[in-house]
Amino acid sequence: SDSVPEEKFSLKEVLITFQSCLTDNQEILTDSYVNGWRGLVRFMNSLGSIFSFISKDAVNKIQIMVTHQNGENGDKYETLQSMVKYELDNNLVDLQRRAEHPESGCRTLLRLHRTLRWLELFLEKLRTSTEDSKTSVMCTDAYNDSLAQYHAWIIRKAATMAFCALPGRAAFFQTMNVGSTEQVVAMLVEAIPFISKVYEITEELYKQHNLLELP
Ligand code: 1Q0
Repeated sequence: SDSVPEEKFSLKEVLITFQSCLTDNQEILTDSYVNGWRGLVRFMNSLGSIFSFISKDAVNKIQIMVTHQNGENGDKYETLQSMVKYELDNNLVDLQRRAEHPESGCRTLLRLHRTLRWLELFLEKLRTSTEDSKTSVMCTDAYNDSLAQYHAWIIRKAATMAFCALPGRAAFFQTMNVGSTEQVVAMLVEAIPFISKVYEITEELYKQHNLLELP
């Protein structure tokens, strides 16, 4: 480990990124979406190395999206809507099993989308939590109600064990670097609706095109 001090950052900026995903005509900007995840990963890394197996997968998926965005057809990846249209129109998505296109934007983003549901649930629990609420329990409950169903037993086990290492509520709120508990709650009240909106629009888009079960 090196001794370069991590620049202090506020989770508020990260969560606000999801607000800037939405265009006026309800499309989702890929760049802001991916940036939001970059910030979340940064925050998770500050919680300790026990989360690095999660962070590795997240970084890998972010990198896949960036490669699409910087590729020859990068302009087609400007919004999630244009990405879905482009990849489907050009047969760039494996629909039944992973084959020629194991790293399509559609399947990669679906993994982040499912994780966004976990985040929405977790943030909602944090918002309504009380002093004696346990972050590890809130995090595990949110996980079991969302992402867990898509994960193999071994990953569920590892994830649940990692959640137990989360700092308690007070320390966790401090790490967020938003201010007092009241300020944290106010920030969550402000941010959650945008995260829900982004989740809903993506869910609807994927449902319309039958992409919710992509391998
Ligand atoms: C703070 C605790 C962070 C908890 C993050 C929850 C996600 C748990 C996921 C654990 C599984 C990771 C191992 C890899 C799984 C992959 O198999 C799976 C499927 O992909 P594939 O290619 O095999 O089909 N991948 C995923 O499901 C995507 C997982 C992405 C994880 C992204 C996590 C990003 C960081 C989130 C930290 C947010 C902390 C925010 C707390 C906010 C509090 C106000």
